[in-house]
Amino acid sequence: MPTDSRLGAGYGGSTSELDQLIANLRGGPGNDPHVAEQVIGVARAWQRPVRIQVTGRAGAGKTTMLQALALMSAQETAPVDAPGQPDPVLDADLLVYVLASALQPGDREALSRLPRERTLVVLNKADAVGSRWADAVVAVDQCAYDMGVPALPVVAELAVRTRSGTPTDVDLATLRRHAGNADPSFTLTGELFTSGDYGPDVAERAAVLERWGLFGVATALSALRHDPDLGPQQMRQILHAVSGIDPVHALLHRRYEQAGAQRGGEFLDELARVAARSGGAGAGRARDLIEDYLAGDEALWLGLLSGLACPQVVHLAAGYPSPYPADADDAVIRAQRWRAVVSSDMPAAARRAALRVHNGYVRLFERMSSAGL
Ligand SMILES: Nc1nc2c(ncn2[C@@H]2O[C@H](COP(=O)(O)OP(=O)(O)OP(=O)(O)O)[C@@H](O)[C@H]2O)c(=O)[nH]1
Ligand SMILES: [Mg+2]
Repeated sequence: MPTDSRLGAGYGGSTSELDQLIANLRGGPGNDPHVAEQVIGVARAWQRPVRIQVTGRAGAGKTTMLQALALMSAQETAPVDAPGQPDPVLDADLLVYVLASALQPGDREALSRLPRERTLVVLNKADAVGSRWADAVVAVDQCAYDMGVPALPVVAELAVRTRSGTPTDVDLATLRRHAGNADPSFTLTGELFTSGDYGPDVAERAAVLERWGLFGVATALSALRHDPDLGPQQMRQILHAVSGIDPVHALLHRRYEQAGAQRGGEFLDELARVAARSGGAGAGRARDLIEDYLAGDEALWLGLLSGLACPQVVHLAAGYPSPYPADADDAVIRAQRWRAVVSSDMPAAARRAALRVHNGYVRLFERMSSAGL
């Protein structure tokens, strides 16, 4: 039984049950090459990488966000709500909608048309919202509430800087010299920060500003006020944490896994359709072969993962350290719980997902108890 939740991602050349099915459809007794081709097509659609689009209005920070995320399968779209231009087609598996500091009417309009379970909002340029980080958090919470999608604050520009560099000892020495400056207007603008009024090291301050940006400089100065001995790596970690990019990465990663798992469920549905179409008078064994596959360990595991990823029941599995049960006892307890969901009054899609999870845990229980695990 595979334990890897990304089962299928590496399919191709491995001896999975799906490979076996395709081989049997192609060449075994009662073979049906035509059905084999259909199954291969369905498998390819399933294994295509999860696509991510980074979108938002002109100048929101899409390119910067893309650089900060450094994800291979992410693409920037044309700007949303651009005068005289059609809106981009937003059809990726996951959508990252970048807001520049605040929700504009055009953003509301665009967001209201996007599928909620596939969309997340990042409020970029959080450094330009109000006067404190708490102001950005309030703005983000309001946006999440209004639009019904998760939203996170981020300073993508700073995340790009900490991704590609670490403050040097020279940077820190320059900043340390000014950490005691109590003038609140010192880091209000770049011009003030590099003003000759604050000492002769204008060129050094300009260099630090160029490397870390105004928000990075202001953050580093307040960190040094608390601990003047902070070293380059510690400072990099502080700036990185403050950029807010890690929670975006974590949420995106969870959504990515979820989208992959849901695709697994669609793959099983498609296979069931191919099987249904390949029956009838004069048909070969294709239908039986596919049905055997669908009743096998691999398909049941895929079904379990897709059921757990179903948006209507995903919260019920929030306590699981892993989709894979610890042992046979754990498997049977999980199977019973999901059985209760199947017979509950939840919507049909939720009950169907629960049935897949239930069936998967029943199979795992059988395997784990018979193997004496
Ligand atoms: N203050 C601040 N500025 C940022 C941040 N992220 C990006 N910017 C700036 O915003 C401007 C636009 O950023 P881009 O990443 O080019 O925005 P975009 O959405 O790709 O723009 P278009 O492709 O032209 O629509 C640039 O000047 C960035 O330096 C941020 O977190 N804070
Ligand atoms: Mg751009």
